[in-house]
Amino acid sequence: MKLIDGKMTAAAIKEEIKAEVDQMIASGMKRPHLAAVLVGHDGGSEAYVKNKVIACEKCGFKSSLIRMEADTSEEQLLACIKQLNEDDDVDGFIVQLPLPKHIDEQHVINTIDYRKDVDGIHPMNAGRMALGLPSFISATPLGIITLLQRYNIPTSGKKCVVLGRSNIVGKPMAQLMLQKQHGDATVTICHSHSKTLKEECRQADIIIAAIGRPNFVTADMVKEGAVVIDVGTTRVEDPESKSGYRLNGDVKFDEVAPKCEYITPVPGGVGPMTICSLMKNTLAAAKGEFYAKS
Ligand code: L34
Repeated sequence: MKLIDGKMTAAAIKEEIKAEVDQMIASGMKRPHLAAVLVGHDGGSEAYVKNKVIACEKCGFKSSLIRMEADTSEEQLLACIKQLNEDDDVDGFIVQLPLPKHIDEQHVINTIDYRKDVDGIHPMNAGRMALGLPSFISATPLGIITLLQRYNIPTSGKKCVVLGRSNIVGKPMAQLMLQKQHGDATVTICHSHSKTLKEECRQADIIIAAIGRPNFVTADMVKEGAVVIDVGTTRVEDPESKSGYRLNGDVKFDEVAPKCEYITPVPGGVGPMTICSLMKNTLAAAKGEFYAKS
């Protein structure tokens, strides 16, 4: 069993980004600028956004954190997005999800200028990505593809099972694993109502678990020598830890790991890669890589 170290890989990529930013600044270009909108005080979101701000510093980016209270109206949030769309200094921005229940998430996403959508969740980017056209790619799936590449894990022609069908992870992940220029795999998507989920998993060379249910993937679902990627980061209470909680993956790590050729840990696996992919997208936005700057 080999552990896939997302934390180390992400750190190396952030150094590469920093080197490129230093060159950009030296040649007279503006510093890349990422803005993040955080609505409410969800503990997980607070932690993830904080890590994003820290990553910006590591990469030499400017960052802006816009905090809004949990009772912010949809109109107020839309006004904030309009400002970010129009602010020429902001290269890219994200609206951290989930949003409070009274806000229509998809409507909010639709109003983001797709040229600044470094999360890759606007229909323009999601659609272009599905067609294999240049676009911002959702940070978690992009991070996973990057990990597989950096660890030289073969995916072409392999059987890959994606657990979960969210717009931000499951669907784009399956698309990327399918595409010839990325995974080039045979892809099956399973979800909460899949009748043959266990059987599908047992046949998989690669399992990507993104269902958000702690310890869902057990040893009996995993073939000997499989590659297991754990996207889950559910916070569960843990009186023994300093913070009062710990992060739990979708995979029952202790029993699954011995069967795997490769496996990602939680924390320190996919999470840090999500953040460094956001940094990659922000750099691409600053360079006008996918869409010409207006
Ligand atoms: N708009 N919403 C938008 N974009 C995203 O890309 C996200 N996501 C997911 C939730 N909502 C989003 C994230 O940022 C999940 N996610 C995310 C980002 C970072 C980490 C985990 C999830 C992360 O840093 N994980 C660390 C531990 C963090 C901790 O201690 O809580 C890890 O090592 O896994």
